[in-house]
Amino acid sequence: MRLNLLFLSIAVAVGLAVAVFGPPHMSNPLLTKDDNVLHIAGIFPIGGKGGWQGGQACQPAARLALEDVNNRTDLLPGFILKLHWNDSECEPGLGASVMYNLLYNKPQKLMLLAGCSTVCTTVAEAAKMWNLVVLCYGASSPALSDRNRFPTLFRTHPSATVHNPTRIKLMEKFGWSRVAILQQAEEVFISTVEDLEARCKEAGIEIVTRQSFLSDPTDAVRNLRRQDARVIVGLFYVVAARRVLCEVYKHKLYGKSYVWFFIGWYEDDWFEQNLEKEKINCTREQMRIAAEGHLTTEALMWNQNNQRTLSGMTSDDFRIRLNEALKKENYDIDNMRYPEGYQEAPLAYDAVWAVALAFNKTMEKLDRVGKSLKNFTYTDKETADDIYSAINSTQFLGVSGHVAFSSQGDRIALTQIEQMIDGKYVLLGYYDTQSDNLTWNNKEKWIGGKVPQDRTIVRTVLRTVSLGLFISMGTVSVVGILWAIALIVFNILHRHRKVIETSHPVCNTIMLVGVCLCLGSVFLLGLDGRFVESESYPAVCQARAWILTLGFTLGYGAMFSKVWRVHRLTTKSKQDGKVKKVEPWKLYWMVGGFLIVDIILMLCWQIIDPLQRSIEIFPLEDPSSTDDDIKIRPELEHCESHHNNVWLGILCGYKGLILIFGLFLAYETRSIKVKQINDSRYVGMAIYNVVVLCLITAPVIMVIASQQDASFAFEALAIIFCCFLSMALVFVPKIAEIIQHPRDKVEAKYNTDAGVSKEDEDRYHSLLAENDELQKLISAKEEKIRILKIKLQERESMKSSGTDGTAPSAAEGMNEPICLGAGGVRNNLIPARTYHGNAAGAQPEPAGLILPDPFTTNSDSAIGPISGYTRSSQSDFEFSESYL
Ligand code: ABU
Repeated sequence: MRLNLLFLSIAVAVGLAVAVFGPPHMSNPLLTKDDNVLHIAGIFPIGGKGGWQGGQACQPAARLALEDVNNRTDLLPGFILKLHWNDSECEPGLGASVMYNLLYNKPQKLMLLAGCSTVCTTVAEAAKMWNLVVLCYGASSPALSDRNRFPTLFRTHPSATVHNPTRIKLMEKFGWSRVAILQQAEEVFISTVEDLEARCKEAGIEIVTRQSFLSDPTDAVRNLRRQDARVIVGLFYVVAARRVLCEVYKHKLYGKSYVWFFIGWYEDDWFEQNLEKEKINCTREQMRIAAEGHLTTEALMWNQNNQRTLSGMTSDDFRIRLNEALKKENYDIDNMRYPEGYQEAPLAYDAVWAVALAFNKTMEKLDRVGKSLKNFTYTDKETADDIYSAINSTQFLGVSGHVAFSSQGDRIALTQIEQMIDGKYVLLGYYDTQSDNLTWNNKEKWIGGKVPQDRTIVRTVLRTVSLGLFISMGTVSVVGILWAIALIVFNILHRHRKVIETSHPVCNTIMLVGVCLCLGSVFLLGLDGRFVESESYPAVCQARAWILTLGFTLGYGAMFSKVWRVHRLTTKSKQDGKVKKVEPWKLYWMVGGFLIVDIILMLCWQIIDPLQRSIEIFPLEDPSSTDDDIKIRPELEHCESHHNNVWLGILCGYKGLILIFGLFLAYETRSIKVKQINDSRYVGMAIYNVVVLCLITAPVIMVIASQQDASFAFEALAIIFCCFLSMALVFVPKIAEIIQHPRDKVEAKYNTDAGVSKEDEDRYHSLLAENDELQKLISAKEEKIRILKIKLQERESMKSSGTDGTAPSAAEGMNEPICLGAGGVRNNLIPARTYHGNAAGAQPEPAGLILPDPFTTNSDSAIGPISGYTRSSQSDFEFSESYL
């Protein structure tokens, strides 16, 4: 059934082929007597547009062989060999058509010669039906080594798999362990690649990609580039090879970074031929550039030793004869323009000799049983088996080397390695697969002067904080820490001075310890892979988190507790109407409370989900200072835990609340000066500063986290700025006060926080003088009033004495309450004049003026003594210029 279908499908092709090519050519038209002629069929690929058109040289070579065989009297005595052939164009359909034409047309053929893998595959698969032995002179497909599928096939052409051990050997020699494959979608190449893959796997060579194409290699070549393929094994026929090479040029897959392995049986100038005819879109020069440096592997097809062969010729003799024959067919051999198949011509020549020898042997055997080869028919399995056995055992020294067939019908051969150097193939060496012997001439030449790499070398570069930045920030931090330590000493030494004592020196010391820790954390923030091993990095992460958190809590917490107490004092006093005393332990408790919360949170974080070293990988970059094929992969270390956002959210949320609340308290108490905490206004300013910087820095750092220098600089500067400003705001006035007023008495007269100046002092004295004047005036007025009252009483008593004649005593009048309204004052209880802070030149308010309650009124609008407090210099709260 299968055979019938095959016949049917090919019958059309047969007719077509005959119509196109006419009857099969006769190799020797002089031979007319048919009785002593042994006919063989030949299929030669010659005029096709793709594939291997090796018949161009192989057919003349076979013709030479026929001449030589037929001239030998000791071979096929009494018989001559006659070849009937036609062109298959390396097309399997046409090849089958040619085969049927040859087989079904008289005379009876005894054997079939064929070339080109695709055609051989077709004819060898069908030939067994006619009990015909097929001898392929030009078929490299490894698939043909399948004895079940091709039971009657022999070939003088080595299998393409002989290249693979050679390729592997070269890859190992040059240290390439990552290769790519580009193949034409033909069985010959598919089966070669399968064999290559298996061998690569065995040798530990990675096949990074395998691209195939039917006729247009554009996409496949582009994919090779995408995959960063550097060592590429290309398997395709020569027409496709030209297209590939043009794409290689266009996609810049040539030069010092790339190595191509091509098949070695293309002609020497294959990349320059037929460019216009095949519409190749590259110039000769471009093709030459792209082809430079490629390697080829090929089985040896010419006898290397130049020994005299069975035919009596050396391979050089054969070359001369073949060249002559080709010249007669108008090939420009003198200018080294060889036809396709020139390399394989010895194989075709030796194939004919192998046939002759096999027939000779078979004839001898048949003679012994009274049979003749002449009587062979397609159903004569017995004779076919004899022919098979004869060719299977045939061995001789041919022009292609030692001809022998393996059990799979394969030719055993050496391989040669060549490289295109300056547009010419240079022989690099030979490889004998059997003995694993590589003979190397050391003639290889690489474009970049060194062996290309099989991949882009990716160098991992850890991005670290620049040393200059780290040192400068570290230096400033050290200065800050020293300054903080000096302030601690100053604070302790002067703890009994009023200015320090009323600012709660222990709180100040706590704040300064916090400052030291925060400044110390600047060093830890800059400690990265430059200084620390990756194994130690998690410890640095933990230390950063702990030190910054505790430092912040101590520094900010101490300041927060002060404004908190001021706020409590003012609100409580207002409610109670009593002066409250500040108890220091309450301040310490607040800081301690914050610390406890911090420690609990940090412990939970560290125990449940500790901070680890994580790596952020950046896109590959080109190195700036090397010609090597290197890419840089920048990496950046981060401290992260699995649920980093959750932990940061909790910690930042808690700290954020304290910050915002501190901001609120600082705002609320901005105009209040409390004797018990004399520096609360400056502390409030420091809190403003810390809050603003924290609120800006935290989100910015998250955004620029991938820029190590920027984020370190931003973070370090924020810490440094907060610490320095806080220290300056809290301590500079104290230092100035102690320097200006070395004695406690003078100093006690002024609140350091008020920042009393000479002008203020003068104004104070003038106000005191004015107050005295007014007191005198009031005394005079009161005296006048008293007299008037006495007079009034006298007048009233006179009026009443008009009735009883008695007058009330002055003492009686004196016992009456003196009522001058709400603004009334006693002459010895004059309120100190206050003035509006924003308008230093504003007129003093008259004494006795009713003033609004300062706790509920903005300091800008309400300034004055508080009911229950006598002189400003003795009051517990003062309201002065707002620092907002
Ligand atoms: N050396 C030519 C091989 C041709 C082919 O296998 O088709």
